[in-house]
Amino acid sequence: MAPMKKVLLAAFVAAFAAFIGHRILKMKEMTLASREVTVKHLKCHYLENIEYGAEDITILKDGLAFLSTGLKFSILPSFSDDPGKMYILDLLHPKPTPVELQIKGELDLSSFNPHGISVYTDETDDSVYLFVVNHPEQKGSQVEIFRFVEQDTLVHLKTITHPLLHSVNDILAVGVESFYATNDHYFHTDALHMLTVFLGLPLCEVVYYSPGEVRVAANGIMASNGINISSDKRYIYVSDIIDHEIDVFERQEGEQLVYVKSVAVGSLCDNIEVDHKTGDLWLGCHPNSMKLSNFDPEDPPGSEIIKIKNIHSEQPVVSQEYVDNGRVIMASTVAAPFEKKLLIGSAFHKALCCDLK
Ligand SMILES: [Ca+2]
Ligand SMILES: [Ca+2]
Ligand SMILES: [Ca+2]
Repeated sequence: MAPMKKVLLAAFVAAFAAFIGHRILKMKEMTLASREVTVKHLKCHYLENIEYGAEDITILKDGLAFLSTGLKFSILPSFSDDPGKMYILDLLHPKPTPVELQIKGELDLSSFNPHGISVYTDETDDSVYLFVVNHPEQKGSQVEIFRFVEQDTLVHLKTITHPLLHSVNDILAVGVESFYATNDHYFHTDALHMLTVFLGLPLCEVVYYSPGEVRVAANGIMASNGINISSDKRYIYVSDIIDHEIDVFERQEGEQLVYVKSVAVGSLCDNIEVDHKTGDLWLGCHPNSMKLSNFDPEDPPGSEIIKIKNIHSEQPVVSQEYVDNGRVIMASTVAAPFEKKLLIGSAFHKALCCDLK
């Protein structure tokens, strides 16, 4: 080889090695791979009947909580072969206990694999619709719309599939048949997805769905996970989980989303719940996602609950409200407040009911 070619090849190899080294460092930062947590507990007890995860929880204004349980998801451990189930729990009851919701209609319950959820209350007749992300056979994603009837029954109304709804993590219902959905992958295959994460490409999207129109409503997100709405319905919040921030969008006429800002949270935050009264955001987060993907019961993934107060002000207040090293609860994904109570759910472990001071 000519000397010049050798020099060029050596320079290329050095630059490539430096680039790979830089990306490996970035991956360590992204996953918070060396982070250990200091425990900060609340007074909590385990919820009965929830042993295999309650990935998402949402609470109506009257204290009725819905829980999606038993998620099976490629990169996460799962300790039960049973299909997923939906539960309901009444926080006004002196001893709130989750009760399995009976599902009526055409849905195949043997492959039900519920993930993110959202409720929509039709103010014209107070009917309650529950929207559930479903990954039957762990392949792709679809959205199930149910109507909540009586005390313990969901009637399945509709299954929605669309090419833009390919890797849905969470949804936000904004009408009886319309919603926003987050895709946590851009590419469908795990290998290409890992490559985009490794390269730090912000390719993920938020999709708006209504019977008349389906489109990308927001993009430029590294990995969009939880989504929710402000109490006044004016703003939408999206967790960019591997970028450790919550993105705020203003909802404009015709369901157009305009990016406002991002708030850093210092953790890998999953689902978002909004306190009906205060408007505070409550986030279920993963303090170290390397412990989650390399699951080891001897060194379990921890849990971290973060609250954001005054998110629309110049100086939002981001605070740690609960932290565990995985000995009480592993892999928290959601924290849902109701008055002085807080429900904490996990991707594959138990769920807690805690007292807030
Ligand atoms: Ca949700
Ligand atoms: Ca971001
Ligand atoms: Ca989620």
